[in-house]
Amino acid sequence: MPTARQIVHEFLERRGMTTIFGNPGSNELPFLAELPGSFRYVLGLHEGAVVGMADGYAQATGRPVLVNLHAAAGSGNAMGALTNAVYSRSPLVLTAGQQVRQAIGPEAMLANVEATQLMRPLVGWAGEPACAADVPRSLAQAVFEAELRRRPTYLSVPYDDWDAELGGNALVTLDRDVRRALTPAEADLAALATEVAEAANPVLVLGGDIDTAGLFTRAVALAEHLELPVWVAPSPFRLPFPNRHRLFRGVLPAGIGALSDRLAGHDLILVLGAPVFRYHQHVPGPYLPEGATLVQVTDDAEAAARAPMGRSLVADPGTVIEALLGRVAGRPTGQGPRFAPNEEPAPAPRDLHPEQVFAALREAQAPGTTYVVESTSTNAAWWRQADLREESSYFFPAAGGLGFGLPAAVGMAMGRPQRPVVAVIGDGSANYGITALWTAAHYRVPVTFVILRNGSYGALRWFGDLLGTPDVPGTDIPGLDFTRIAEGYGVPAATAADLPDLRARLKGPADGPRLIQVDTHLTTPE
Ligand code: TZD
Repeated sequence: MPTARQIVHEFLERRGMTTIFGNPGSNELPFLAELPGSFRYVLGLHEGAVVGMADGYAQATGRPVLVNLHAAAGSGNAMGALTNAVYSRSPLVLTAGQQVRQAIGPEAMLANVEATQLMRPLVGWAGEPACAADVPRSLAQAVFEAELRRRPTYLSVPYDDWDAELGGNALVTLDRDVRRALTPAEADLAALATEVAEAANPVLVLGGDIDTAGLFTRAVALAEHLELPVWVAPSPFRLPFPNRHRLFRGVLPAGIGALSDRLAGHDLILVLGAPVFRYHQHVPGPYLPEGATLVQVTDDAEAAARAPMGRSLVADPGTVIEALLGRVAGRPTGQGPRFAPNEEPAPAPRDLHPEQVFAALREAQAPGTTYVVESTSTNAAWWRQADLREESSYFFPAAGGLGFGLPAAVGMAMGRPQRPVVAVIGDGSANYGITALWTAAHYRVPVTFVILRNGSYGALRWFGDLLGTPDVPGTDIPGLDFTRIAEGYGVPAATAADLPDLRARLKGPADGPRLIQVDTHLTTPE
């Protein structure tokens, strides 16, 4: 009879989940034994980097990804990175080895006490099979829950379960398939189409889910058909619309009052694929501008339930986009070029202004480059210089948890090798996920890491001014040299001396990882 291990390996293989990101310990070795040659185990040296890489891989492929963590200690290390995966709605299936069953109660070393509680509330589902015979079904549940809820899940498996020989009923797990379809009722579609057609001054607000669902070009089609101005919902983790497009208005500010100010004058705010809203800095004010109705369309039932205002339709935004395209008459096309040119970047008195770096990237990189950005004080500069016209071009830590960018870029380049990947990372942020450099070097993953070295936690200085708490300690980080750190992990690295040198170093595609450190001028996010 097959073992629990063999059945689970086959289940994963049938579902194409053959790339595993992990950092194993003794409890996990029995699962990894006899792993078929079709699997690829991507080793990360710290669990934060492991989850960051898996998150990047999941976002690049749109598929659930298995993550292999060591007991409670490894799971704990992963938790910070998990906050981002929750808000990017990445279907990560975290697994951790448990002590053998009879050693859990007495709390032997490496027993994961109350394992199903450990990762809550971040994971949407957590389990530990009640007996060895339930291991395959439990693993399948962890995968399906992650896919259906688009949220990480967690499964703890006692390591003596993997050798258990299982018959008939355990094998039927292999044939399971679970799907979800969220087509709205005809009456809801008709009512929404009428509402959009009758609105005097409607506006479209798009969230990262639009890009995740592969709806980037359909969103452009909808905006152009209805001649709708387009904003990106605040705190974006992906870009759902080309940022130099004639109809693009920008990223909405993440403060209540500032956001409704920006939408003033619109009578209908149609939000597709976003929570309403992911605010950040507390700026009091009304949720909505005077006279505006907000309609949110999302496939995330929890985001609909917790929204403080507006009407919500829990549905697939893609179906709604197609329905509006088909049912609402087009409006005359506006004037002007489809894409606006970028402004000339502002030079800095010393070092480089981040805008100059971003302009150099735009000029040097292939148009379809994927950027993973984790540079917190350079937001405004980034959006002034970026020119992103393709889907899956921009990623940012979805919960603001630093340590995503550098590993996620590695996972993305592995998940979608045909697209060049550039990671734009602050000198503060780089430290949280730095061990992913080793994985990039070891597996020869072609990523260009651009480290912006301003010697500071720049965004915190800006926040300090906003909160009326200037000059707090712990915001300077002098003395870091990422070229030497990178070389220690096996990644070739250099400091760009000036703008021509930076441009020269960016030339040509990366055939493996490379790191470019750039000294930059301190700026503010807004
Ligand atoms: N720790 C973690 C895991 N996530 C965080 N977001 C922070 C701490 C707090 N934090 C921010 O929110 S921004 C920031 C910190 C420390 C500064 C990042 O510095 P940087 O970028 O050099 O990467 P800037 O452009 O200088 O802000």
